[in-house]
Amino acid sequence: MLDVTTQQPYNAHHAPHADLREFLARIEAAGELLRIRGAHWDLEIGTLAEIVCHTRPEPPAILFEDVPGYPKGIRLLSGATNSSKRLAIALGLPVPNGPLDVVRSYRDRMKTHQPLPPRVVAKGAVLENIDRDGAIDLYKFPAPRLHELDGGRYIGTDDLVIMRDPEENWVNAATYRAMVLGKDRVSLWMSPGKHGRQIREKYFRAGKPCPVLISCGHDPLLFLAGGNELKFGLSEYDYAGGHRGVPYDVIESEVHGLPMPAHAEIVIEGDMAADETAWEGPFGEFTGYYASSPSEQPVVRVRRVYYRNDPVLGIASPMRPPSDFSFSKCVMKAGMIWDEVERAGLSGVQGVWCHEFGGARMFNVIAIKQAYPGHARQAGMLAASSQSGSYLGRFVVVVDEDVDPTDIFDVMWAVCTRCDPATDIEFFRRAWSTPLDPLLDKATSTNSRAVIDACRPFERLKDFPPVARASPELVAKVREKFAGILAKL
Ligand SMILES: Cc1cc2nc3c(=O)[nH]c(=O)nc-3n(C[C@H](O)[C@H](O)[C@H](O)COP(=O)(O)O)c2cc1C
Ligand SMILES: [Mn+2]
Repeated sequence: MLDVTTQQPYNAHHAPHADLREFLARIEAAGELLRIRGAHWDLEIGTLAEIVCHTRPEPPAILFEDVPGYPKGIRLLSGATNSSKRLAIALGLPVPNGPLDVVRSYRDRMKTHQPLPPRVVAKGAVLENIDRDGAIDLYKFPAPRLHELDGGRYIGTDDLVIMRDPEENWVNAATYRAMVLGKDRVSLWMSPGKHGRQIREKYFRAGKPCPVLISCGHDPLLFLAGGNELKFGLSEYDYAGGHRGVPYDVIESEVHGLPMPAHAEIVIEGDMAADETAWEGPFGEFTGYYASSPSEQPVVRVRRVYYRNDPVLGIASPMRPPSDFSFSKCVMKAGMIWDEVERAGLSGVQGVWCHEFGGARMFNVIAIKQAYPGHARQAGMLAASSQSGSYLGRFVVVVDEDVDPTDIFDVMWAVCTRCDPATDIEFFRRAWSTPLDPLLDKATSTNSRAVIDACRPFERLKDFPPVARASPELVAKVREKFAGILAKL
């Protein structure tokens, strides 16, 4: 993999990309970018993203150019981080051979990771254009209608919704969908429990409008931070800065003084009041359904739009998996859960994988080397209840170290042969879910979980029947002897 800046082999230790555009150049040099011209914002972009993502695993990113009806320079980018290589480039990790390499290096990185706060600057490319109050027109950007039953055009899917906690004074920056309601109106859909939702409620309880920035195109590392659950109180800016190794430059917004990435492509500034709501949705979501019915959500009254010349609008289109971000979610979640259960004291973790068919949430697997009775249940319960593994969880499977957690065939073989249904499946109820859950219990707004212990029973480890599989030495010997015929397989 060549690095576009140095023309040398890609090296995780060189300077981080300055912005989305430098990232784009790097992934294109690595052969990971598909350019498509002439796709319409109304359903064509969304459908092309679906076709590409359903065609092969680890699909390329797509740069949509020459959108009909829009100035030539405006582009949209789908799937920025959705492969092992692009994730490694975004995070500044070594070139991987596969997804578990990224998971392992993420977990190693986290052993020394320190949050690094952004630094405030006065100037940046995002200030190249500023539209104020009466002059605002969000339709100048080609926000796509992604799926046929969507209730509108979504300008924010790969976005960062930036808000300040009014009581604790820290800045949250998270990914919540943003639908265009009009020239200077958007809505945000924030599921109960999300930090942005908790922060918004603090403003409303105090009888104040809630200031907000929505960045719609930025360093994809910020999207990785914004779209995955970090702990309450840790700013996604600081977490991403810690991965980057260099603080982000941020500019204080004109109206509310909220920090926006200085390199951002498009940033919307406004505020929400409790008494102005509008219908939001439906929207095709990551579970594969249009599950949350349209609901009334507070309206963001837009006061400023800051944007670069020829902006690149980031998109992340949820759909029946796989989507243009679901693979990156599997890797991030696996690394985060691994890191989190170890921080909680768990030993013996050999690997974690969050399967893509479950949206990296509903079917997660943790592999351990059992060291004591009860170890497997502890691993399963921790993985199911960690901050990064809790929201819309459903199944967690615990396997022994001889099972590859990324290989669903291997995992289900372990379930079939090491999990006694009556004793090895634990349920717990009233867990954190969301209206996006097609099985949400409407009365309690929660769901239930199963931890499936597919490890050999600890007390039987010594005399559990041996696995009927040729030893690695025997396989190597036979492979060598019959190399000619086996090469034809
Ligand atoms: C592409 C994408 C879109 C998302 N859209 C939403 C959304 O519309 N509403 C929501 O509550 N969470 C959404 N999420 C999940 C949140 O981004 C995620 O839970 C994140 O941790 C929220 O940040 P917070 O922990 O600061 O609340 C989305 C995630 C991704 C990757
Ligand atoms: Mn947060």
